[in-house]
Amino acid sequence: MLTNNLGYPRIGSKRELKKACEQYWSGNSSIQSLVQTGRDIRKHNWELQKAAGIDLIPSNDFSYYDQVLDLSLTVGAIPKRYHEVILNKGNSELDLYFAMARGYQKDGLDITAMEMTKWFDTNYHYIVPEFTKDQQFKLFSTKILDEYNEAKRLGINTKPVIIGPVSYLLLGKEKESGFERVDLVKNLLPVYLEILRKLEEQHVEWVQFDEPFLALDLTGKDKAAYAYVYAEIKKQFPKLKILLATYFGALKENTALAASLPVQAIHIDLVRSPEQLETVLADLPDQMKLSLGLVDGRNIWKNDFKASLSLIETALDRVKENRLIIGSSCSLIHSPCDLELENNDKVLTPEIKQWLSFARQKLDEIVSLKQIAANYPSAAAKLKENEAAHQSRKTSALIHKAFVKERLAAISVKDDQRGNPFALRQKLQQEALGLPLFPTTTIGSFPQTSEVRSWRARYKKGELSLAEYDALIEKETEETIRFQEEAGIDVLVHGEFERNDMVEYFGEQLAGFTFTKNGWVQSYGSRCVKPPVIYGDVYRPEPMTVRWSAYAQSLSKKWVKGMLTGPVTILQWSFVRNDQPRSETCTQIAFAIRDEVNDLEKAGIKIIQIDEPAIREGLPLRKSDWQEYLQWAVKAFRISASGVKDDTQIHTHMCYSEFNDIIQHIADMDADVITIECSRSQMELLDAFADFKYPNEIGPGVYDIHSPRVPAKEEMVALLEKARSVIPAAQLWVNPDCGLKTRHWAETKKALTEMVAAAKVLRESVEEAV
Ligand code: THG
Ligand code: ZN
Repeated sequence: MLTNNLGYPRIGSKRELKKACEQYWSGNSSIQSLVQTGRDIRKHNWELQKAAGIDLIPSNDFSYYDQVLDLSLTVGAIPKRYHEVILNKGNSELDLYFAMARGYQKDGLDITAMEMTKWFDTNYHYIVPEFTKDQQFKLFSTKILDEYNEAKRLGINTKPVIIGPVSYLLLGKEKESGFERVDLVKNLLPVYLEILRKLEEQHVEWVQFDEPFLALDLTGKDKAAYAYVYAEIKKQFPKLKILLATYFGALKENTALAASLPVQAIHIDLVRSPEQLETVLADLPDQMKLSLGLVDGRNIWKNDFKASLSLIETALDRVKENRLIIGSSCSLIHSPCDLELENNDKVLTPEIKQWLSFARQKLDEIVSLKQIAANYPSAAAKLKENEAAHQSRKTSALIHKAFVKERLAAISVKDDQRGNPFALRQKLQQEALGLPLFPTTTIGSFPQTSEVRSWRARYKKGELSLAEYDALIEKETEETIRFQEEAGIDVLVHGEFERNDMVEYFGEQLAGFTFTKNGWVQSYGSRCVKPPVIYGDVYRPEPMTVRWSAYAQSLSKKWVKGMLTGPVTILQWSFVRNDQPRSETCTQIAFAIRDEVNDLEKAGIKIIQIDEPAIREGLPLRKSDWQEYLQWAVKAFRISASGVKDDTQIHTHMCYSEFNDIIQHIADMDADVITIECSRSQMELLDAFADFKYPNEIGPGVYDIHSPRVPAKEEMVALLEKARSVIPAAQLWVNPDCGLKTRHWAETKKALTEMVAAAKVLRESVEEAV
């Protein structure tokens, strides 16, 4: 029985890589120093895995930015616009790579970055490969070979990891019409063959091909591509051991296809789908090895050894011990690095800590499972200790709250319904709020300057008292209110200076959540998030935002919008308990948010926004599972929003979403107003709403907040005209694409002033027409 890890976190347990990258980008450190940090992290990770007893240790799982971008560089899929970056003599391969990831504004060039999107249903984002009709590939970067050799020099024979050719093509995007990217597989395969030849020359034993698309819906063409690629590889490298890795779901109807591919071993995710073990075993050819993905790479709970052992035993009934491999369910990059760094009992209590396992601990779990399955002398004690931890979790008074469960059990049809349909609410809201046509607003956050962040850091360290901290936040809030009044914005926000991450902030105040000090997970590039841990029944002990919203409202005669994060987004961006369905946890959060919405209303807040940027990314990977998810997700939002009077206006906000295929469900959320990101698509995203005849009000973002560029009034007027040609004027709001937290004040002030002017132009043109 071999032990196998699919990938290890590369940010470094103290975010060393983040810091090294950002230093290099800002010009404050040399490329040598960045490269050295990369080398140190790789060495540390390999040695850690070796010491833990992992047999199949990954290499090429390291990345300075993103593993998909690494592969684009490896196979030479470099869009033409970067060719000038290559020609500039001072630039290294790494500079080209970062130019593709982040854009290039230097030497008189202004080249945009490649697009970024979500990695399956995770909170990790990858750089989308760009393909053209006559796309050529060639071995450009030798990273995979270099890292394999680097490990070998350290005495470690690793298993290089590469995204398989079919998944790589499917992850990309066609940049022109007239071809299908999967057809490029014939051009692409020779580069893979060249890599394999070079690896074989270096005596590689195992190579891991990640093909997560095998767990998704495939077309006939995709399936044919799989058969073609792996047959060709087998033909040319009959002795090479290929481990075909699937994860994030079950193979389902692709089981027979996967089992028919001529590879040495196949890896399946038994955390997401333990049921698939039986069907995969039934189809598994006689010689093929099976890698059991038992240790959850996506969550932080200690493995349940008893449950895992029962799966191993099921497998052992059918295949010999030497054909089984024990592994992580997927790469561990979605887990924080090391639980041992959580040594502050006040942040993470020992009781909860004993239930958890981060990447480093997961390595030990993989090895322990093998030892237990093989009856090592140490096994009994490990099994016992694991059982004790699970027993403690099952019975802990921290987790189960009868009144939360009773509230959910008593749920009634009225709980997710507003008093009256939108048409009537709209009238009542118009009377109550008295807003002009094309009302202007923002998405909620205003610039979080380093000064504001330093107040929070100093308060947390005890250098500022609560009163001092509050006074600073009050001053910043007041200035923001005054600016919005002067700019002539119609619906104001308080600016969210008291908040860190939009999920962390609520998690910190909700019961059933806990936090880590150092539980960072890569989100994209050097950016990380520290997801809260939902360990128990969720409820809201006290109001969370009323103090700041009420304070801001007291400063102005204009309406100040209350700002909340919605239940689905809180769920999606947290580590979620695995002892009850996600839908149940989501419903608990929904009631907690509902309590807050109701209290905001009581405090005189007439407009309340419940953000749901993550509702679309929560969609299951298989279409057949969509309905079930959308049903509970939409219901959770409605529960959170339905406790208020008809003339209280509920807003929601979504970022970077493709709405076409879920527009009915967005309409079912029944928010009075939805603001969406639209400017980068030149309002194209609005078509889904227009075609659907979306009945409620909409604020299509009129300027991109991801760039410091300040658009002129005319540009925004043009976008608004475009919006007005498909959506009735009475339904339209005017706002930026997203929150302004990452922007500077100077550009924010200019852009919002232009935006208000643009709304005025639209109002005047309507008045003239009447
Ligand atoms: N919060 C959470 N998840 C998210 C987002 C979020 N997922 C999707 C999207 N937004 C990802 N975007 C970002 C953007 C910025 C950062 C992280 C994810 C970021 N992080 C800081 C960093 O790495 O320096 C750390 C934040 C901190 O210090 O608290 O800037 O908004 N949960
Ligand atoms: Zn947004």
